Amino acid sequence: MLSEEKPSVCVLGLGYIGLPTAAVIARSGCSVLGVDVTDHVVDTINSGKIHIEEVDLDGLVQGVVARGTLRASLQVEPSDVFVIAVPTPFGDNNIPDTSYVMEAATNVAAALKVGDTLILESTSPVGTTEKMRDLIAKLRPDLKVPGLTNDIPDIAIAYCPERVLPGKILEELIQNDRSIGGITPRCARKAIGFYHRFVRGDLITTSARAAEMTKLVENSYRDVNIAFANELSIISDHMDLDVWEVIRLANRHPRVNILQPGPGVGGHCIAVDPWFIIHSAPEQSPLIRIAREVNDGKTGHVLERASLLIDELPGVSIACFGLAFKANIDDFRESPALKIAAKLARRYGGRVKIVEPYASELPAAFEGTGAQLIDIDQALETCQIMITLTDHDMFKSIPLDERAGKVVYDTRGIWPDQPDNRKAVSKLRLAS
Ligand code: SAJ
Repeated sequence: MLSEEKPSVCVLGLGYIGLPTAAVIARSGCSVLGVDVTDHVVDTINSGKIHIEEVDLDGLVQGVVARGTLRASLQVEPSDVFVIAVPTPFGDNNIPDTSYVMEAATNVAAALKVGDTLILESTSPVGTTEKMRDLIAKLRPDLKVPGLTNDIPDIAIAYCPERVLPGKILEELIQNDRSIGGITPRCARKAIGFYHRFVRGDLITTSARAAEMTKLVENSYRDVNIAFANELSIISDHMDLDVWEVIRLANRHPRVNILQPGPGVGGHCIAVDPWFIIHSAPEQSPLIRIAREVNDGKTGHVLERASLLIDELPGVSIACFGLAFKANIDDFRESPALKIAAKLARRYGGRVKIVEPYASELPAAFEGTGAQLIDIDQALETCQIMITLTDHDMFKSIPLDERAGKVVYDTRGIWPDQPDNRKAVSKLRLAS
C-alpha cells in the first residue's frame, strides 16, 4: 500500500461498535469489508439496512453500501488494516471471556501479509493484546511480529478502545479523543495513521497494556461514582430525606459533582468492565468490587420498596415507566428497569402496565405475566401508582397537573415537583 492510498479495511464484529465504526471508515473513502458470524447480520447490511438501533446509522449504512465502500461477509479477506470489535463477555464467576477475540485473531492470521496493521478495539483484560500477538506469532511463524523480533516487524499490532456513548455513537466516534496503545511505539504510530483518517479528537499514544487498563478504568470510574449516588439514595430512604434535594444542594459546591441515583446500572459496559479489573487484581480492588455490589443491590432495593408501595394499595393498577437501560434509547439489554418491571409483573400480574415508547411489544421476560404495554395517556387515565424506571425525555415532560393524585415512586428523580413524592416514599421506609 502506498502511503497516500486509502487502505482496505476489514472490521470483524458488526455489533453496536463494529458496524458504526465500519460505516464511518467507509464514509472516509476506504473500502471496508465487515465480517460477522451471523448470516442475518451480513444479509441485512448487504441490503443497505441495519440490525441495531443507533441515531443516524441507518442512513449512513444505506449510503456507504449503495456507494460500494461497505460490504459484509462471513469470511475475512486480505486487507491492509484489520479491526477487531467482537464481544468480550464474562462468564461464570465474572471471569472475562476473550475467546471471541482469539477466534477473530485466528481468522485474521490466515489473511495477514507484510505491512498490515491489526487493531483490537474490544474491551479486554490487561494483557489481551499481547496474548493476541502471541497467537499470531504461533499461527504465522513466517511473519516477524512486534515485541518478539529485533528486526523491523512485518506487521503492526495495537489496542485502541472505543469510548462512544450509545445514542451518540456516530458523533462520539469522530469527536472523542482516543488512546492508541501499540505493542511497540512503531505499532502505535501505524495505528495513529489509520485513525487520523476519520477521528477528529486527539489521538494519544501509549502502550497496549496501558490502553487496555484505561478503558476499564473509565467505566469503573463511572460505576464507582454511580454507586456513591445509589448508596446516598438508600441512606436517604432510610433517613427519610429527599436524595435529589441533597445531591442538588451538594453539587452547588464548586468541587462536588455527584451523579444521579437510579434503579441500578445497566448496559453491557459499566456493569461489566469493572469485573475485568477485579479479576486481574482481586486483593487490590475492594472499592471497585463493593461499588459493583452496591449498584447491583440497588435493583433489589427498588423492587422491595415498589412492592411495599403496591401492597399498601391492593387492586389498583401500576404503571412502570420505562424498560430501557437509560434515557431515550431502545436498548433493553442488561436493563435494571426491565428486571424490576418483569419481576413486578410476575408478582402482580395484569395489574402491571408497562409504558415504553421505545418498544413495539413487550420483551419475552413478560410472557405469561398478563402485563400489558400501554401508552402514556392510557397510564395517566388508568393507573394510580406510577413507578419511573427510565428517564426518557417523553416522561419528564408529563406536567404536574397530569400526575396530580397519583402515588409516585420516582427512582430516577425525573419529577422533582411531585408533591406527594416524599409522602409516598416515606410510607415505604423499610423497617430496618
Ligand atoms: N447511570 C446512572 N446514574 C448516572 C449515570 C448513569 O444510574 O448518573 C446508569 C444509566 O442509567 C445506565 C448505566 O448507568 O443504566 C450506564 O449508562 P451510561 O450512560 O453512563 O453509560 P453507557 O453504558 O451507555 O456507556 C458507557 C460510557 N462510559 C463512560 O461514560 C465512562 C461510554 O463512553 C463507553 O464507550 C461505553 O460505556 C462502553 O462501550 O464501554
